[in-house]
Amino acid sequence: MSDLNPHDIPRLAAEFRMPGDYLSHAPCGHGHINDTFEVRVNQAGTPVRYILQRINHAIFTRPHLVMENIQRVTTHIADKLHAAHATDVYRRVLTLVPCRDGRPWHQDASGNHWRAYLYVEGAEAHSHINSTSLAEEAAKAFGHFQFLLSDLPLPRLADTIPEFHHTRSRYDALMRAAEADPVGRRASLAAELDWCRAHEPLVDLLLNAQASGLLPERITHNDTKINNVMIDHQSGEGICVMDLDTVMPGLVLYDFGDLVRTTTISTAEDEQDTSLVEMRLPMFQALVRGYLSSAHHFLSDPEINHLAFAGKLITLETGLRFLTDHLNGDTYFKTRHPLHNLERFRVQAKLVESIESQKNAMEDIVAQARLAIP
Ligand code: GN1
Ligand code: MG
Repeated sequence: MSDLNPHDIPRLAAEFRMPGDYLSHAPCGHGHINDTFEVRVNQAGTPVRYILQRINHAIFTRPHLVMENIQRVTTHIADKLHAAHATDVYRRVLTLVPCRDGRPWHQDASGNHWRAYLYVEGAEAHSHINSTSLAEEAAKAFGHFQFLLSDLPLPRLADTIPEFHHTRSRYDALMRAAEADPVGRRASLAAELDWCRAHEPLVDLLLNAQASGLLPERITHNDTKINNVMIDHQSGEGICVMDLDTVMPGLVLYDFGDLVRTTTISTAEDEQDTSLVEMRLPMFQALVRGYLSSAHHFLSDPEINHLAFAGKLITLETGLRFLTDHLNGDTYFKTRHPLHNLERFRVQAKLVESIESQKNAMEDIVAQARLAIP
């Protein structure tokens, strides 16, 4: 964000069809990748908010593919909601605001890609939740999102970040970063790297199950962090799934897994006191209940059988990514201090261990929930 001049925001907002007179803007959200602002305009006497977002093109190196995917996905969902006579369609799916020239995004003089969305009012995203009913609603929303995209017509969506959840590639990237040690951090990370090596056998499990045909590729969200779903203020429903940059073909287990990682955790993702980190079983139970309520009719048995494992895998994978970024000198995730990625890694490692120690109870919850499927 350091290279962004706040004075540019009104000018950038003016590139989009946001009818009204500019009032103000402010940073918005807690994502680790893109830069997000809310822009307020006076629309014929009514203050109206929009989202304005800069796509991180160091990470999304082909932003036009991201935007094509998002256009297809949001249009498909909106069409289905309209056809089903759903209420509040414009709060249930993100709506892109085109540029004045009709293009779906704006490229600025420095080559940055910008896009705008309608602001979903009356709802908010939470970075950390403690309520089982919110967990259930969030999981239900992501299951429903997968369902709505299950009949997206061909062609296949683009891979906006190839091998995004290829856990073996993530592991190999960590080992390469450790080998290259570009900023001289490896010497202090022997214990962390040993921990990762000890967990290497996990990284191929879902990939092998997919390669053998056991787990099908579907259209998935791939970044189902709890703060990527808006919770309706009135109903408590997970009303709108957002952060659609990584919607692409994947395994549903990656989506469920990242919900487990970000929802069952007892602390923030970057808690410094790792003794506080644990997987909260009631939250896991709520996720299983919510997810199966909207997804059970299209999930296969092997997918349901891996639900308890999915959280461990994605937590491990995300930990590998944080440690890799720490070794590389913090070039990927936004950080606020030099040990930030290392602290995030340690939290993920602790959560993996907590999941391991509760494996049987998690398997039991899935088995019970399966029996309850109508
Ligand atoms: C990033 O942008 P945000 O915060 O929603 C990352 C996810 C990670 C997450 C870790 C494109 O998501 O994959 O799980 O940080 N997104 C990308 O908190 O890499
Ligand atoms: Mg996000």
